[in-house]
Amino acid sequence: MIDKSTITAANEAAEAALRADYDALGEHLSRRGIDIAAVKDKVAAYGIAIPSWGVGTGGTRFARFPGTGEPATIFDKLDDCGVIHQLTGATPRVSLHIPWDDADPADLFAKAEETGLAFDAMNSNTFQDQPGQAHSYKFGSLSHTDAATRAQAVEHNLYCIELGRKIGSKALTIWVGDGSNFPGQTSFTRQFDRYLDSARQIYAGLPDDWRLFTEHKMFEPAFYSTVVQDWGTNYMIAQALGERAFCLVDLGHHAPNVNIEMIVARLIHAGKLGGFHFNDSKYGDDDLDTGAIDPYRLFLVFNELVDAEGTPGFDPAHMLDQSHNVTDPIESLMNSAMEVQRAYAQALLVDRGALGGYQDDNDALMASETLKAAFRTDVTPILRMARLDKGAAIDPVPAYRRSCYRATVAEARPKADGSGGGIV
Ligand code: LRH
Ligand code: MN
Ligand code: MN
Repeated sequence: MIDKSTITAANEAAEAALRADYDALGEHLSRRGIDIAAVKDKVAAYGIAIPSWGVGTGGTRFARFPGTGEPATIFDKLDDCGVIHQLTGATPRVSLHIPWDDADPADLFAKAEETGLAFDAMNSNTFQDQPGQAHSYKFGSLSHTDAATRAQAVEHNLYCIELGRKIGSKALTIWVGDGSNFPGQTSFTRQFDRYLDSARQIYAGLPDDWRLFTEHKMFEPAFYSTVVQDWGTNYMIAQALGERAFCLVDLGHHAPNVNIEMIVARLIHAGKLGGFHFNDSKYGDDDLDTGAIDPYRLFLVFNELVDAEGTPGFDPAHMLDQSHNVTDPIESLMNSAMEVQRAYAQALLVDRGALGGYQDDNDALMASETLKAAFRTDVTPILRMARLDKGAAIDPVPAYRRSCYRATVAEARPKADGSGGGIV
């Protein structure tokens, strides 16, 4: 963890300016009928999960350029996640990916306690083979043509649930790369039937207080067809499995320009929105930093979420899911968590009464301007004050740089090998 005095010293230097900015924004918002403290409290209560794999430098299939002090084990990763939460106060949970993060549950639990974290959804990675595995996932996992391969993938998911139970997780996220690369390679129908059959077996093993999230993705690694390719198929799965099955929306898993906020609204309407993987993209599943390319889209997603707040049973899970190739992953993840908070705060500023009126009057221009008025408001002082209140850093990235955390851990951690591509 970072020495508390580093954070305190940085905060002391920035506090007076922050209070002036916060008061000025508070006055401005009160003229719009908004209580800044109420917005700040909601932002302060908001938390987003970090994917364990995100704290390692990512890569493409061409290359990986590891930084110094890369986490080598899940325990190193939890240390890094602890620092992110210490500085931002916004990332209280970590989402494990198994088998990447497989370890003794008692050790995982102890490390989480030490770093002030809890565990979010478990992710069952059946998109790659592991050493010693009996059956290969080259041609699929849950939807494989071979029953023994499917059984192995089901078994792995049940193992993830078992491990998750021991460390306090309450959800399983399934994403499979199953699909095909050539027209005719697979029967769309029979492949989907096999997927459903396997998913039902996993659902049958789900504890009563758990939720099952299935994640759709248009393409990659299968480039012609993917078995759970879009929210339509995902919704069919959630319907087929039962009331504890929900759809997970990864922002990057759609074609460019798809109206994701509308998909979110539809899933909310159906009571099947399970959660999010936040990231940003220009072309495909780019896994760029959340809010880096299209912050307005992120805001529009949060606009739907705020609109649905208070709906009984509405409790989507929030996780970042992005890959860092040219930045320090800790800095990117801190920034992204803050971008998500920003979108949430902006969405809280939407004048919903006025918006509804403009919608009823078919006043398209003013309806759009109502959203823009919220989006254009610089809510930075709200986010900063929420952090100051909880003892996190007013400005996390400079505080992190000043702490020299990366250089310190680099002395203890083995130097990472950059050979080969891959996402982790
Ligand atoms: C697939 C995905 C999925 C995996 C993660 C590593 O593209 O978004 O969520 O678990 O990437
Ligand atoms: Mn994802
Ligand atoms: Mn993805």
